Amino acid sequence: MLPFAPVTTSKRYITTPIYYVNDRPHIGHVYTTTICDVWARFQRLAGHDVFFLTGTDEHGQKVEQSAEARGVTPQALADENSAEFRRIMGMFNLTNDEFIRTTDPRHEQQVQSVVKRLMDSGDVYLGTFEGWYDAGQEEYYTENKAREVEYRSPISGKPLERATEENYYFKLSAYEDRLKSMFDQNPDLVRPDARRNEVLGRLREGLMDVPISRTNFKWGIGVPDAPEHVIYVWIDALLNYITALGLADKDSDWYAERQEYWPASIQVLGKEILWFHAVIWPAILMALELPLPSCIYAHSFWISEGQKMSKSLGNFIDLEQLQNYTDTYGSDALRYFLSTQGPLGATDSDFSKSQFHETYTTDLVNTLGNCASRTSAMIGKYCDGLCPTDTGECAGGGVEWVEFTTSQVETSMAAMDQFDLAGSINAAMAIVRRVDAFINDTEPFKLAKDPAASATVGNILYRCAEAIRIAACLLEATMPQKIQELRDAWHLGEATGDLRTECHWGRLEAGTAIDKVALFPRVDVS
Ligand code: ME8
Repeated sequence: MLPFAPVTTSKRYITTPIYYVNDRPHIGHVYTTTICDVWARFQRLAGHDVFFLTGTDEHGQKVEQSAEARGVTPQALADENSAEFRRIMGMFNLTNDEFIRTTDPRHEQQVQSVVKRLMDSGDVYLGTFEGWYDAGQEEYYTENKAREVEYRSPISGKPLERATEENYYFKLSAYEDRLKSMFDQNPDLVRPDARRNEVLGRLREGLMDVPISRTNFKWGIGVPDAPEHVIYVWIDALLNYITALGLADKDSDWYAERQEYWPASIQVLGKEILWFHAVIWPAILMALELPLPSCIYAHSFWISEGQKMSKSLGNFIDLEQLQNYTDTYGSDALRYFLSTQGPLGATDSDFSKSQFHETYTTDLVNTLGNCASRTSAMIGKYCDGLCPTDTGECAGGGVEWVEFTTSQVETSMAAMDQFDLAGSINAAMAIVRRVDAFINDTEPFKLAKDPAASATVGNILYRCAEAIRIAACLLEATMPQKIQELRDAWHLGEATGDLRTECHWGRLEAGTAIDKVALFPRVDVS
């Protein structure tokens, strides 16, 4: 059994799927990349050395056919659409460290050397195959699965084809026992549990060897020494996670700079492609004698206004609509919505205008924005705009702030480690809500009328500002622009790269200028 590699170093590696260039980018792509970005930023703020990878999957029959239909070369189509995906990164403030393209010669050459190595070890062999083929998905189904879907593609609805091919195969069947013990020994490898159980169920049906080459089209990476075969797009694509680190080219710059990021801390993808990632991918890694990732996380799907998104319904939330949301509410509001209301876990989430508006208004306008603006306005009015001194006495409220915030910080950090974005964010927002309640309970605005109570007012407002500062540090990965605004207005300086220490109670210095902030303007839906 290969070593399972829990994260022990300060290096963190997170990946998204690489996206097909034959589709337009939509909410799904923006979602997965955004939640990975939130995690990556959070880990960087916590002091880890993070490598965040995304990119495009550019080979395969579908790209070849679309290019032909448009009268352009597959490379031209791939260039154009890959650029469109790359544009998303800037549009949504995403901080990927690399954008890999499977047409990059550095990737292609490594894919060939991996396949050559697997041929030499006997893990890849030439054989004949007959099976049920979903031409749209470029995927074969087992007899059981084909029967279950009534011999029709669950994606396009078109009949599956009975196909025979002479192909190169990957000896997946040889890894069945090792895969089973991998699942037994690492219950957290595939998450969430419901998805892991689905994979285990399918694994019990037994594993067939998988064809890893095609001869019926040309747009792909040639099999070494057999150029009439092109490498199956899924094998080509999965390998991106290691080729981007140069793992199959030890003389490369990528290897020199990045090899230590493997094994991945977390590989994030949608539930529809879990089988490839939870079974085929680990088997390939085993064949290459590479350690396995620490976690493969399959999230569920966004649906749109209660309906599944599909090409035929034409109801994909596309970039234009997403841009409308960011224009109206700001890009951090979209990040917050995706992170807190999205389909992490085993249930789909509904992307609806009303839900978006309500989340924005309740959490960002009425809670975080209001609390920060109330606190800074009172400091402006009662403390000359300068952070008051905390002298310790504070009537009412009854909150053990140090204990409370320390425990929220730990909860928030632990949740983020588990890729529970909503849990992490909610732990921070609970601090803000507590501040709100504290203001209502202690009523500094009333106390301020009595000059004898000025120390108490200062103590209350110090606690409010300090608690908000701590919550803001925890929310910075989710809402980098807004938290930067707060940092600027409250003269908090830049993030230190040591999140836990930064969240220690009492770091906010008396005398710091606390300027007024209006972080989240109210949006009128009409
Ligand atoms: O599958 N809700 O690429 P792809 C949430 N190239 N996320 C969604 C979604 C939805 N409704 N629809 C799509 C491929 N996604 C392959 C991957 S990896 C080695 C190769 C997201 O362009 C989700 O992350 O079809 C899903 O896995 C991915 O987009 C599929 O992107």
